Amino acid sequence: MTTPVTVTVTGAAGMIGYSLLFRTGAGQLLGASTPVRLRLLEIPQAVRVAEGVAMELDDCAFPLLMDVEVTDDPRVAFDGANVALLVGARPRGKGMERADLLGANGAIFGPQGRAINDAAADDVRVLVVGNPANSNALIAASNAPDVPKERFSAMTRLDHNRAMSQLARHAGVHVSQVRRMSIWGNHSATQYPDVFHTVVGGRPGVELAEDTAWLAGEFIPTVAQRGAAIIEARGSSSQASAADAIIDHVRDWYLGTPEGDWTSAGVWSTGHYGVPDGLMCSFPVTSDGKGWSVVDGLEIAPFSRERIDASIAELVEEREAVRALGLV
Ligand code: NAX
Repeated sequence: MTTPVTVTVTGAAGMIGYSLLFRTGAGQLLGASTPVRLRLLEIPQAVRVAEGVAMELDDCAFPLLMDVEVTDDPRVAFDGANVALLVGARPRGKGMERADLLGANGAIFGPQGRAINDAAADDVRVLVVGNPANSNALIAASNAPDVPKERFSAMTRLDHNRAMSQLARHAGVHVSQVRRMSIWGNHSATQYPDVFHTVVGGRPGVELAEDTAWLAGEFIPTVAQRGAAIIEARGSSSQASAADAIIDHVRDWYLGTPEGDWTSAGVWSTGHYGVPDGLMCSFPVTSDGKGWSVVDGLEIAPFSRERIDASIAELVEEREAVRALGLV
């Protein structure tokens, strides 16, 4: 058996945690030959619930799960972490302004970034899921100066998967027949799901993109509003699909994206496609198992450019707001 990988999950007593932790224990995160040690981080008021989840994990008797530890101390939680999944965040409360939300999350992701910097393993990779995911990832990365920025990413994989399913349904093919979807920008209502470079059942997706009424009037809003539609139907936000997207993101990051395809992730911009340096922006990306690379050289149609720019503008505004609060 190979050396166990230490996986730290924050917000472990939350809804996403309840799906994610059992799939991780079952070996779905890093593959069936990689044993894992789980470290669960929660706020003090939710530690008891996380302990209950740890008891259930024990009761599964997973062959690949070596150990589960619950703590409310980020230094303990991230000690030796190889994979850090930052799921716990402060939700927007009633009457909360954006600056309040960014400030409240800065108080979570700043200290967590510092704890990762000081305590995590040298090879740590960090996925930020808790919203606002891109800005929270920016805050965590900025507070971990010794960890290379490319080891941080923000999750847009759920948006990516949603866009794949919507496109497949529209084209009348199975979702396995859709390749090369791209989510650009922020994980927010301004995100841009791009079908121009897709291949759908062997057909270039750009043919479907000619129907701009469908694209602008149906496809893009359906993908961007899917989270709200789930809340309306279930009475609570996406849980299992979010956990599934985390699994997909991490697997592709560690095991590599399939040949001839790519995925989407929020990564630290180094200026690709005119995105300002140092923004945590979603791009089409591939992984060779060692890290993400932005897919280069795509021709961006004016229809896409306008929407990508709008989402980038929102990310720039968020960065200015977190800078003004002294969080980055
Ligand atoms: P829950 O409210 O069920 O759980 C969040 C958990 O985080 C709670 O148990 C809370 O005690 C814990 N927590 C809060 N502050 C913490 C801290 N400082 N350290 C450790 N734990 C802390 O939310 P859930 O449905 O699990 O969603 C978690 C986050 O994912 C939310 O911010 C949500 O908005 C975000 N999402 C992001 C998605 C993405 O695609 N990037 C999609 C799904 C999801 O909406």
